[in-house]
Amino acid sequence: MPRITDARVIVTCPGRNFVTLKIETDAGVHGVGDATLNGRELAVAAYLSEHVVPCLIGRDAHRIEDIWQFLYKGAYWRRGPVTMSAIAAVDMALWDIKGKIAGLPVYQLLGGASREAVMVYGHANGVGIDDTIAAARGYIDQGYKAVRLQCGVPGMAGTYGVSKRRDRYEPADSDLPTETIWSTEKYLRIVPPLFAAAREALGPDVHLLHDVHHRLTPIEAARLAKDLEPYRPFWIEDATPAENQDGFRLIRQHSTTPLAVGEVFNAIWDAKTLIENQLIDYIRATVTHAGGLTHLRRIAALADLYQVRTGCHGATDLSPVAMAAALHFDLSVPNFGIQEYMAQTDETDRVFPHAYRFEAGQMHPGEAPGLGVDIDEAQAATYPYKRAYLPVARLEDGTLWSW
Ligand code: CS2
Ligand code: MG
Repeated sequence: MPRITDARVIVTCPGRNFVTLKIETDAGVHGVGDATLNGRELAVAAYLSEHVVPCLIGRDAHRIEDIWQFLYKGAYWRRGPVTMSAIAAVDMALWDIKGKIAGLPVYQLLGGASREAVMVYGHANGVGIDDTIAAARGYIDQGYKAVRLQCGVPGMAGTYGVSKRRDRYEPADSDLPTETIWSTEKYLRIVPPLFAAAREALGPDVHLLHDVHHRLTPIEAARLAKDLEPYRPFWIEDATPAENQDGFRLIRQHSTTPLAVGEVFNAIWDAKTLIENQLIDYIRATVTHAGGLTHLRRIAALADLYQVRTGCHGATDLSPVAMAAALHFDLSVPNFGIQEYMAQTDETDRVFPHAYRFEAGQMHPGEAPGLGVDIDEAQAATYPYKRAYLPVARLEDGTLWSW
């Protein structure tokens, strides 16, 4: 049996912060897991190094399910993004180790490929409608079959999803949270014309997506879903905060626009009501924030019973380790829908060498044993942690809102 001999947490900032767990075994192989929680990185790093690593030493690395249960039930304090990201990192690293020992890519251990490759969506954004459509064309020219559209809102200084640099989007941009101003009324005036113009310019085939980023009340979200219906969006995401799951029932009563939610979910319990009542169409939970491959597969299995498909979060605050793990998951689950993909910086790609690849709008995790991704510790050490927060949003009268 491969015994865990050592585990350590590596925090690095090659342009943005990443937390990685590396587990060593006496079988001559190691595994890596992503534990990055944007803006709260060091909480997970401490949870791992202070409270998880000491419990791992000496255990059989093959007992993935048992270790998962030990960390989940054994903490007594269940769930929450910090706990579940820490468990996820251990889980990913153990699947990586199992794959390396078996000499197989992780997707083979998960039942093998259910498709040739996985469809990903890129992020097209611009200050106005025309440059957003031009950005979308850029993605389509690279072979993308699906593009997310976000544009600036006239009368507002900036908004979620629109970056200074078109090809990169990094909202955690400040040593202390940046304060931004939000106007629902102005936002709701620009998104339908954006979609009308995009559908007209880009034709019927390309999948068009949009992220509301939790900014609307249920009835406002219902209005947007209804207004976008003629342009056949692939989904609207996080249309309203999901703590109140009944809010989604209200949106459903008014529209057939597909709904996606779940990038901030950390356990199956966050999604249970939404899935069982068929209030959503895509579940966006990730391997990093929702307890690793072991737990994400459980969520996908529940979703599959209700024809809800997966659409994993894949922003740049999930490291290439998470992207690799997501691609093994995506390739294998029967109810895969789509995968979000944002290219990382060259510095990040150098810190995390990986086997996954992009081709013609699709991705594949590659055939390397394990997850097919690693961390170059020497490179990582040259990029020390730098505190960075996500922004906050306020309404025009100063009321704090959902960012
Ligand atoms: C987002 C994220 O990719 C998405 O859909 O909502 O960019 C999100 O803002 C970040 O992951 C926050 O850390
Ligand atoms: Mg989102």
